[in-house]
Amino acid sequence: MTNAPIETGHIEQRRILVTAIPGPRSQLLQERKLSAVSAGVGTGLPVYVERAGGGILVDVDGNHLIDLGSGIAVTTVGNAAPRVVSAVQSQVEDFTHTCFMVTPYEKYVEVCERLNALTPGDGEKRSALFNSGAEAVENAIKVARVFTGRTAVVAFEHAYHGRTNLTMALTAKNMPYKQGFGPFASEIYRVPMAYPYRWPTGADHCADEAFEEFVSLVHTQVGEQNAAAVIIEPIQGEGGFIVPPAGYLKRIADWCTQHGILFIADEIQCGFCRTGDWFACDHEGVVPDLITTGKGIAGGLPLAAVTGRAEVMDSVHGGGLGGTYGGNPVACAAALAAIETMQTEDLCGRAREIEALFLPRLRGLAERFDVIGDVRGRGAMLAIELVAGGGDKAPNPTLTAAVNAYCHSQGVVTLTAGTFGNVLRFLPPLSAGDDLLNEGLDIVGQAFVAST
Ligand code: PLZ
Repeated sequence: MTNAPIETGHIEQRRILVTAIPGPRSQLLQERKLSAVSAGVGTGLPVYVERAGGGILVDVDGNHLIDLGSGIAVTTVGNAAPRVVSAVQSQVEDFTHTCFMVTPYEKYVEVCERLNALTPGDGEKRSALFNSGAEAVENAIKVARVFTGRTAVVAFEHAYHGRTNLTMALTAKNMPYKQGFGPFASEIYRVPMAYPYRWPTGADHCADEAFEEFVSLVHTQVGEQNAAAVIIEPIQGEGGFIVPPAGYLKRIADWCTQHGILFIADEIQCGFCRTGDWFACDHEGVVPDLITTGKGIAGGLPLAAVTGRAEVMDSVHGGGLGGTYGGNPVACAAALAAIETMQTEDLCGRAREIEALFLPRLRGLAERFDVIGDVRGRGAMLAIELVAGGGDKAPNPTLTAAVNAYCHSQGVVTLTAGTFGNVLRFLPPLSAGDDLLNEGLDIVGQAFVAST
């Protein structure tokens, strides 16, 4: 058997293809989708899912697909994870909604207590709950502006923080996130990201030079005294799983502290065991002033949070933060069950095992195929960057799309990422067993044979 740490219900943990992908029923549903759903809402792989668990998605045609995406880093504890299912069922029977701002309930408070304890830093903390990652980011900025009395926010190249107006402004990439949707929120300033693989003078110079450019740009173009916050994904997600050099985040955070600027870590994609620790900041010994979480927090139910130092979070006037659904009781019940699952099943450890399984195999592939320019990531957040090859680092989005499409056709759900669309990323559920993951990687290897 495999190392799958979690019970996977009745779904056979095996890739089974009974039709072409997508199958006929999925194709019919896709036709309905096209005439019912806005064309603005895309679908990466139009296979319609009926059930899911462990590391498998079962589609409406009966195909079992290997899930290497977790619905973009959400089903970290697995899909329909047993503890989450029973917590949700019993909460739904008790009550579904009161609005925490009207008549509160214990589970919201309990989720905040868990977040305050689990996030980096030992000091007194407070949290607030929201529905989506973008909403959490918006609120982190609101808090930072009130606390500092300043307005400017510094964000990085390749950043992704959401699709609402303020978070579109924070997000770096134009297509598809921003094109035509402006004007964007003001007082957002962008600085280069420490991106070792593409640093112009080489990876060895990246940490120092990126830090110097950051300091100089904030000084000359923003003015430290105007900056409320610097927001960064400790490992960038949509931008291409960019891992900054060791020590870089700490330097930025310390510099922010010196200047009274809040350091906001957006851990919506990289948090909650994904990188082999509770939060990506933990690897670097960085304690952010504010941290945004979402995705993996609640086993698939919509929940997100802002957590931070008590004095910062409590600086906001009563009633200044909230929303009808934020911290919905069903989502909170799911979060408590997901967190318990992560702790009991040591899912941080499982993420490290997945890294140990993936990295040697991805590096092996990179040796065979020189179009793989870089292998990077941490825990169960791993990626390969595809380039022209033969020493030419020109991004290769065409090949990336071909490899991705081949994996899909063989029943392996992979995702792409990257500002240049040339990154293939792996975000398996931590409930997927080794056999499945190895099979998924076999298909990725075959995809390179077929596409190059
Ligand atoms: N911050 C770091 O990764 C969401 C977006 C997919 P929401 N990433 C997946 C897409 O194309 O919309 C994300 C993230 C980081 C914020 C967000 C936003 O989270 O829950 O999608 O609002």
